Amino acid sequence: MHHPLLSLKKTIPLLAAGVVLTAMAAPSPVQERADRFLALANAGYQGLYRVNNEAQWLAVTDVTPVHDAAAETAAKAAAAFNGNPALISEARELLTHRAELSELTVRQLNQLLLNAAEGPMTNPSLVAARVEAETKQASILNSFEFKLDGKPITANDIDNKLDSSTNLDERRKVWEASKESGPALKPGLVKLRDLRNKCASELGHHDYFALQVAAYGMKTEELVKLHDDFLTQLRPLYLQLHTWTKYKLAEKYHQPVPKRIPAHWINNRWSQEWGGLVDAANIDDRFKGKTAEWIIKTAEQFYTGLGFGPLPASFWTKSDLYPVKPGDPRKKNTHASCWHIDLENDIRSLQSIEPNSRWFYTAHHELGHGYYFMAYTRPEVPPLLRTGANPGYHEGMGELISLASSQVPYLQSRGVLPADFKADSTAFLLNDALAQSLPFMFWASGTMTHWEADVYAKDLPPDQWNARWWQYVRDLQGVEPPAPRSEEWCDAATKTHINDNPCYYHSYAFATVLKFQLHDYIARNILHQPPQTCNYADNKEVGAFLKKIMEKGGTQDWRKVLKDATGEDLSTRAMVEYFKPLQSWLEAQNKGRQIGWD
Ligand code: X8Z
Ligand code: ZN
Repeated sequence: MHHPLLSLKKTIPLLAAGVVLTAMAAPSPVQERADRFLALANAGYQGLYRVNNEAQWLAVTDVTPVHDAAAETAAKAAAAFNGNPALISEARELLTHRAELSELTVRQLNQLLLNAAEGPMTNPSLVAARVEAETKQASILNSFEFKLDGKPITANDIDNKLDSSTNLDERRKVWEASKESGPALKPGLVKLRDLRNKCASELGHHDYFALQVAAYGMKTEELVKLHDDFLTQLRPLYLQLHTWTKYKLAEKYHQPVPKRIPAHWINNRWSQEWGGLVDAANIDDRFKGKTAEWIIKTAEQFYTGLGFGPLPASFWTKSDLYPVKPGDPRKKNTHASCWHIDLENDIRSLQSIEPNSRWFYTAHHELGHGYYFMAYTRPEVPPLLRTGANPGYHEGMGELISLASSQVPYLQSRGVLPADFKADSTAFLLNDALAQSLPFMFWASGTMTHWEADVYAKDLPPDQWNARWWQYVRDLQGVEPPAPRSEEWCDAATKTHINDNPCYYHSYAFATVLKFQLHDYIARNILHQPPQTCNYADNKEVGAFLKKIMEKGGTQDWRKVLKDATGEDLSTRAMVEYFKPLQSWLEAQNKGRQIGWD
């Protein structure tokens, strides 16, 4: 394994001589000590990261007791190193001299301490208990079999039925079937909440939510306020969309107009995206005749067109991209993810791609992670900092490309839409808002963020979990369950991330805000096209712009990365402007209608 020692070289241009000489700056003794320490820390981190990831990959792509046992052992080995008390105390000691250390060094030490808090070996039995509980929870989640009328139904088929069924009784049955995993997952989640909180507090964080928020350099209250502010700024548009949607769906299902939208009327299991509502922008039929292989290859082509290299060859042999074939007893996680197995070139994606628009956008999203991995895998970025500028940046890259891949000119260039397709621009903008942006914010900044903050930071008692969940869905999303949901259910736990990526989901809301800022900059300043109809395809300048952000990894503060790239601070300005043409259109449509649900 090759590890970059920190570069202490400074280049000093000697203009008179017309040459560039390289002089060694004298590093301080404490910097030298940190360099030696971090060489060891990075090596151990990367080595165990790979061993652990290999085992986790096997466990999620083929759930068996043997793979679970191996995953558990590997996770314990990784924690034994990453959470080692000697590492923790040396990192802390070095950070007391932070003024004498380079920024890159300080960032690595901070990251090391965040990693250590995931499995602090100052309390080995706690770490063992957490790893065991995590493994068990993942195993239940990844092998859960949903049933409809007593027959197994895949997650893809649940989603497909919710996309297409116009029968409300059937929709309700499917929706209710999708909630069956909650009770199976609740006991493990109750246990994990406490174990995760104890791990975080072992190293001085208030709770596990606070630990995840520390990756943004923020406190919990600050982060929750940031998300509340997003929602305040977006609420006028959301209320118009919500009103338009409930009238549209009431008409579709021949029902009286409700105050809040019944959850089973919406195509997404959690009402997180409101797709399929705008007929003139529905491109699902256009994927008939395309294959799942075409989807992932086309996604790769998006990136290579921007000037990025092809995915590593091993991506194609080691990834697990397609659904398990009917009759094959293998159980695998059905949610999409992308993995940087060795923090080098072993990049894999887990998906269950079917040829439809959902997987088309998801494939573009996942490769955003893949290309981010590739961009920061370079000697200048030490393994500990092979991360996004913050987790939201990682999600934002994929979301940006999803947005770009939904633009009509791009869809035409890939033969999804015919060359002579006459787009109804309002319909496409409305669909963008509903299916990729606004309801998603009220779910991600709203329900998910608030519920997890309550559960982890405020220790919400488990007998109030479901009531609190639906309180947020009702109040923030304006959605309600088809019938009351008592505490025997744990509807939050039906969402993958609640189990296997806790206190992370706010990153997707961050990503949504970020994607509009980056998109706005690209459309106006690089493409010189309107943000609502522009085409990134094959534009190398766009690629260079994105690469500059991604190749930094976690070496700079995320605020600086954004400011340097766009000249702007984080803001919903770009998102609000993008949808501005919709606001007056919606107001006209909604004239005389009751807006909102209170
Ligand atoms: O989980 C994902 C990705 C994997 S990182 C498919 N997303 C969120 C979700 O599905 O809930 C993408 C956007 C929202
Ligand atoms: Zn993602």
